[in-house]
Amino acid sequence: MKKTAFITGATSGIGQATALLLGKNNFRIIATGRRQERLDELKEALKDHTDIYTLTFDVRNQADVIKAIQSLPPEFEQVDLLINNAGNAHGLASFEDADMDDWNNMIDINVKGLLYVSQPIIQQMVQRKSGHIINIGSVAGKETYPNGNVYCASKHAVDAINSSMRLDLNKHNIKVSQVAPGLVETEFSLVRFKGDEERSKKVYEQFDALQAEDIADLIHYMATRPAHVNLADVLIFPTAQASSTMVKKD
Ligand code: NDP
Ligand code: 8X3
Repeated sequence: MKKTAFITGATSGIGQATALLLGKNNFRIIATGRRQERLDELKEALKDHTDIYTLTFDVRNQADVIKAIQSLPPEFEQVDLLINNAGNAHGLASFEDADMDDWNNMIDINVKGLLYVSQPIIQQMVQRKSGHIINIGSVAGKETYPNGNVYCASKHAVDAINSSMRLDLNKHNIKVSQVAPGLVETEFSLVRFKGDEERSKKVYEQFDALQAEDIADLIHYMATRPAHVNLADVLIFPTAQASSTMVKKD
C-alpha cells in the first residue's frame, strides 16, 4: 500500500522536487505552501502518477495550520511521512543593522511554523504508533557564519527540535530524521535578498551547487529504508563546500 507524505513548502525548491520524486515513486502526496498556482501546477504534474491533495496556508498562522490539517479528506487523514521543509532566510545583515521584521519572520516560519504543523500530525502518529518525520535543517544549524545570526539560530533550533523529537517519540516507534544541507540552488537566496536576482545568482556561481533534486533523492532514500533503519541526521554538501564559510570556487 502507498504511504502518504505531507510536505510543507512544496511550491518550490527542495519541497517541490521532493513532492515530484516521492509522487512518482509510490507515495501519495499532501503538498502545502502559500502559492496556490504552484500547488495547482504540482497537482497537474503528478496527476498521472499518484493521488495528490493540496493545502494552502501560511505556517505562521497556527489557527490556519490546524484548520487545514483538520480539513484533510478521510483518504488523506493518515500521514505516514511528514517532511518539515517550509522555511527561508530573510536578510543577511550584521546584528546591529539587521531588520527586526526579518528576525521575527525567520523565528515564526522556521521554528514556530514547524512546531505548529508537527504537533497535530505527531498526535495521530502516536495513536497509530508509527510514522516518520524528516526535518530540513541546514549546515546553518550546525555552525554559524558572519551575518547569518538569526537564520543560524532558527536552524540550530530545528537541530535541537529534531533531536528532542527523536527522544520523545522513541517510545512511540516514530522515526525522526534531519537533513542538513549546505548550498542548494533554489529560490532560497532570491527570498533572502528580497528578489535581487543578480545577488542571488552570485551565491551559486563558480562551483557546482547542490540542486533541489539532490536533496529530494536523499529524502527518498531516507524515507524508504527498512523499518529498523533510521538515518538520524545527514549533513549534505556540494563537493566544493567544506563548511558554511569554505567553498572552493573556480
Ligand atoms: P525555496 O525558497 O525554494 O522554498 C521555500 C519553501 O518554503 C517554499 O515552498 C515556500 O512556499 C515555503 N514557505 C516559506 N515561507 C512560508 C510560510 N510562511 N508559510 C508556508 N510556506 C512557506 O527554498 P529551499 O527549497 O531552498 O528551502 C527549503 C528548506 O531548505 C528551508 O527550510 C531552508 O531553510 C532549507 N535549506 C535550504 C538550503 C539552500 O541552500 N537552499 C540549505 C539548507 C537548508 P510559499 O512561498 O508558496 O509559501
Ligand atoms: C542554507 C544554507 O549556508 O545559505 O541553509 O545558510 S546557507
